[in-house]
Amino acid sequence: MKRFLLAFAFCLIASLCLSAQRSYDNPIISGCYPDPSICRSGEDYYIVNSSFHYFPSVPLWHSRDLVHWEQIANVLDRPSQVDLTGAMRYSGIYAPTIRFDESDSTYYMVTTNVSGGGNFCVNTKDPRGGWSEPVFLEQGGIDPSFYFEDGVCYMVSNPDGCIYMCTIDPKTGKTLSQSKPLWGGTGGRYPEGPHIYKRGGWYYLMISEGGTEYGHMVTIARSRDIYGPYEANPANPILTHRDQSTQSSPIQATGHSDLVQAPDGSWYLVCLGIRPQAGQNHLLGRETFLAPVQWGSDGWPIVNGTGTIDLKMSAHLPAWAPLPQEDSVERFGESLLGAQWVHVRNPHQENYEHTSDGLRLHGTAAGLDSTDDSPSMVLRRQRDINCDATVCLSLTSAAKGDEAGLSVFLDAGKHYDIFLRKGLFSKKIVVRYRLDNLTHIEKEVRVRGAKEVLLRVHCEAENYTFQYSLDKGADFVSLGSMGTRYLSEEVQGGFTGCFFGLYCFSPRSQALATFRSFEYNRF
Ligand code: 6LW
Repeated sequence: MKRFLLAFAFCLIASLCLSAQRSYDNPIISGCYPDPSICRSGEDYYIVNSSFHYFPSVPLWHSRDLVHWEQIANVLDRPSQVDLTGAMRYSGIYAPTIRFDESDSTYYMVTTNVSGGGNFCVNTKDPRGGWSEPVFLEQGGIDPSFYFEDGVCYMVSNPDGCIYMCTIDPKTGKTLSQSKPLWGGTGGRYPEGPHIYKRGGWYYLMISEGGTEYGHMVTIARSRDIYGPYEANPANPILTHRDQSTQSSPIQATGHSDLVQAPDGSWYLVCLGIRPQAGQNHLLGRETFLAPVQWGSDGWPIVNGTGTIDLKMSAHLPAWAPLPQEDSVERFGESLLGAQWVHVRNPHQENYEHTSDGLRLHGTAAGLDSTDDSPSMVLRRQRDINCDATVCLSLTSAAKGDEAGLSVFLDAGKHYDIFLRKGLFSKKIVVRYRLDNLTHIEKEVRVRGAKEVLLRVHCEAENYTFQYSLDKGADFVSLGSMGTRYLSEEVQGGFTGCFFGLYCFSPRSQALATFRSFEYNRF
């Protein structure tokens, strides 16, 4: 009896520890990880995000508690799955949806390649084990999503500014029924990001409206029949920061959401939002946030009690599973790059060598300003407003004019760079700002002797400051600062935030840049 009571007490305490009211920080995934979609299988949760002109595409995250997320892969990691020719920061891969079809234990990711091919899906039995070749879908519009019931796959997307639905075979892409209009939203611009859920005998159609900027909002409608008619929630929008009550919130533009239910029946919402800095400007892109959802007695969902979210949150979470702290220094070696590293468009793999000295980039004539080719460059997202990014590199076999360095990269023609440039007899460290037709060389300093240099971008809300060290980081010298806001999406448009790019440019394709390490510290 005593043993039984002890075991009972242990189980009770364990379940309380697993599932309890917790404080957590938003965003749950910081940096340019917009348009989150979430699904659950057992105790495992997965999130996917848009990736635009970056390859590999569609970051895939895993969590056990909805708060701590590890990027385990990119869904589209082979050129045969995604062609990003000509893609820019406002095209390429848009809002993906991830779903788990319990009836045949298969995961699906469905998305749009706006730069060619339109809507398509891939599938897998094991999200960590690679995904299928793409299957293209006929219903147009963007932001496709699947809903599975009784072996039927319903597909929604938004051709013609309205949410349409048809049934499909997701393994072949074949359309099985005519596309029918379901709902056009409440009158906000760009009805998009549709998802269907079922609860208590109702089909719920949740969408975003108002555009992905400061007027963004999430609205919802429901019907007893999946084909409608859908009646709008009288309390719409269920999530927005467009109103007076949130005009001073550090989070803006909340929208593009997806819902997930935990095994204990509780519901959560993931959405995108931005964190403006330096006035009304955001540099990190649209990030992923989490909020608890309750259901009112009238059967409509209420997001976080108020229809708004905060940086500091409190919620009853399904578990608590923190991840080990990431090393701040990444030393490049012979192993392949982690999933956080991407390229602009489909890369030329032969230009990337993983050596015991570090990551070696073979410079090519495709530079940072290339709008069609893929420069020799690997990039990671800037994930914090206040942070330092530092690379250690050497440049060899270079001819006059060849360069290699570290770029704060928004897109071709919109980047700030600190780099080593080969002159006739020596090398220089150069700081350059490039904004469309304007190219400004802020400073150039001649460097003699040093085989390796450290280049750093010091990031703060208002300014990027560019620094270098010739003595292995004992001292850093600042070469100049430039306002962050000119690289913000408010100024430049587009859908991505800033990335740190490690690149090599060599018009005669002979220079080699060896990056020994990348260090990232938030402060
Ligand atoms: C995406 C659309 C949106 O397809 O922005 O915020 C578009 N919402 O749903 C690109 O991310």
